[in-house]
Amino acid sequence: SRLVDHLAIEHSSLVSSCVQKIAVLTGAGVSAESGIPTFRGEGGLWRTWNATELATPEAFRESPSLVWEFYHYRRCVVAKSLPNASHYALAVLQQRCEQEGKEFTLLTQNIDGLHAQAGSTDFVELHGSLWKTRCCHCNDVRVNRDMPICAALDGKGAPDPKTTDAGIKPMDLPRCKQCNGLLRPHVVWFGEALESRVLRQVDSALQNCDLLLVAGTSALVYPAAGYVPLVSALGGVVAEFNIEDTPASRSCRFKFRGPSACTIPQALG
Ligand code: BJW
Repeated sequence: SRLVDHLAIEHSSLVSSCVQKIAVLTGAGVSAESGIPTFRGEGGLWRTWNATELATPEAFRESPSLVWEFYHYRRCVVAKSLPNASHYALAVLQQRCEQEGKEFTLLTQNIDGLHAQAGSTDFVELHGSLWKTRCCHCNDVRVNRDMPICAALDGKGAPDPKTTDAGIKPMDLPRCKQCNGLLRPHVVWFGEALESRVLRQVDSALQNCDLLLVAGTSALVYPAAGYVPLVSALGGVVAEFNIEDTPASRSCRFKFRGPSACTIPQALG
C-alpha cells in the first residue's frame, strides 16, 4: 500500500542514519501465518478452554494431565510449522545491523522457537520455550524435543471440544531424569515472574533504544505491554506491525497495518 511504501522510505532512512540501537518485540501474531493460533484471536480455544486459562500455575496444580495435553498438542502443531517471511526478515535485519555496527536485540513473547529456525541468534525468550522442561522438584531445566514427550501423551491432546480428557496419572507424565520429579513446560504462566536474567537483558535492550519495532502482540500482557510506552517516553521511535490497533498504538510513531509476513519484509526491504 502507499502508506507502507511511504513508511518504508521513512524507516530505511531512520535505520541507515541516526538509529544506533534497535529492539524488536514480537508476539503470537508473527507466528499466525505459520499456522500457529494466537491466544486472543480465532483458534485461541483448545477444547472448551481459553488458552490463557490453561497457562496458569493453578491449572497445572489442578490438572497436570490436562495442561500437559494442551502443551503436547502445541508442540505437535509447532513441530509441523515453518518460519514465515516475518521471521526471516527479522533475522536478516539482525545480520544487517550487526554488519553496520548497530546494537540489535530481539525480544519475543513466543515460545515456539521459530525465530531461531529462521536464523535469529541471541534473542530473548521472555516467556520461556515450548522445547524446554523444568522439574517442579529440583528445578532442573533442559531442552526436550522428544515427540511425544512421554508415552502416555502419544495420540492425546486433540483440540476438539468433544475430546475426553486423558486423565493421565502424574507418575506417567513427563518426569525428571535427575530426581524423578514431575516436569512442567519451562514457560512463564500468569502470576509468575519472568527470569531475572531475562529482565536484565530487557532493561539493557530498551535503555537508550532509538527504534523499537513491535509486531503481532495485543500489548495486553505485562511486563511486555509496558515496553512500548517506556521506549516512547524515553524518546525512542516505535513502529507497530499488527492487523489492528492495540493499546500500544497510541505510543507508536509508525503503524504498519496488515499481516506481519507482508508488512515486515516490505518495511524492512
Ligand atoms: C497479527 C497477525 C498477523 C494476529 N500479523 N499481527 C500490571 C498490570 C496489570 C496486570 C499485571 C501487571 N503486571 C503483571 C500483571 C499480571 C499479568 C498480566 O499482564 N495480566 C494481564 C492480562 C493484565 N502478568 C503476569 O502475570 C506476568 N508476570 C509478571 O509480571 O510477574 C510479576 C508479577 C506477578 C504477579 C503480579 C504482579 C507482577 C507473566 C505473564 C506471562 C504470560 N504468559 C503467556 C503464556 C506463555 C506460555 C504459553 O505460550 O503457553 O504468554 S499468556 C500469553 O499472552 C502468552 C503470550 O506471550 C502473551 C501475550 O500474547 P500475545 O503474544 O500478545 O498474543 P495475543 O494473542 O494476545 O495477540 C496477538 C496479536 O497479534 C493481536 O494483536 C493480533 O491483532 C495480532 N495479529 N495475526 C500481525 N498475521
